[in-house]
Amino acid sequence: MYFLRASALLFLCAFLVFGSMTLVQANEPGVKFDVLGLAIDVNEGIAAADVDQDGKMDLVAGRFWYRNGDWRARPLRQIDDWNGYVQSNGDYVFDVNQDGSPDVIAGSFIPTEIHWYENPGEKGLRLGQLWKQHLLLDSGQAQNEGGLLQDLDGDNVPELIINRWKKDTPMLVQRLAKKAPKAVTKSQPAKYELKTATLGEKGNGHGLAVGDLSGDGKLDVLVGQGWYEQPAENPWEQPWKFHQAWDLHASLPMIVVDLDTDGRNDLIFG
Ligand SMILES: [Ca+2]
Ligand SMILES: [Ca+2]
Ligand SMILES: [Ca+2]
Ligand SMILES: [Ca+2]
Repeated sequence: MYFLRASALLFLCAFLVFGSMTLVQANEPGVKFDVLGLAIDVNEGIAAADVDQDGKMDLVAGRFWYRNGDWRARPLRQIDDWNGYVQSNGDYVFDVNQDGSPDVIAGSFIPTEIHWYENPGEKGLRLGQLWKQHLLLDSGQAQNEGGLLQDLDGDNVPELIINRWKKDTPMLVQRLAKKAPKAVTKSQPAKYELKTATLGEKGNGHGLAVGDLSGDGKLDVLVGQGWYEQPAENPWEQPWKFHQAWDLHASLPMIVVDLDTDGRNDLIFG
């Protein structure tokens, strides 16, 4: 919610470069970037995925998806404006019903529900139909910032890691877990559900990153007030040790990288 408002358009432009799949080093001689504005709105989330399964990466961003090629905005979901933004805390791509087409998971800043939006497939995409909304979880949490969808425990299934701008709120991770086959029905086609794990009861704040700070090869979670250290085992059955190491109102994402190559990871934030 505290992102720069101009960021939506800038991110759209930036991701278009990656979406075109000409991933190059910025300092490569002769490289030139063309910038194409796709939309003007106050949406803040964006993700890349091959929405229509034609082998080329497309973009999803709030109300629309953008097909690699003409990049024209195509309907995805309806989102109300709210407080100068749109009421969505991001776009997180995962094939929730396992039909081969990427779906979108999204929550809101204040409403506590996390929904998934079902990719309608070839015909629905071609006709510009809205993606069907399904409730995935009522997290009970308001004050939601954006997040990351990233695999923390190395089981190749990503976790939804939502940041909260209030500093003394719990830090939760929503894990995508396979549903029992009996619970999958035509009207409830999700093959995954979200299960909540609590990293800590207190310690949050604007800013989010994932990276190994302790040097044990396991990914830790960084927030505005410090970082949560992933335990050596059973990460979802116990609290993570919180290191109150800084007090930032930082970007989302922050980036963890060993900038000076001394073997210890460093933190870049905006
Ligand atoms: Ca595509
Ligand atoms: Ca799907
Ligand atoms: Ca995982
Ligand atoms: Ca370093």
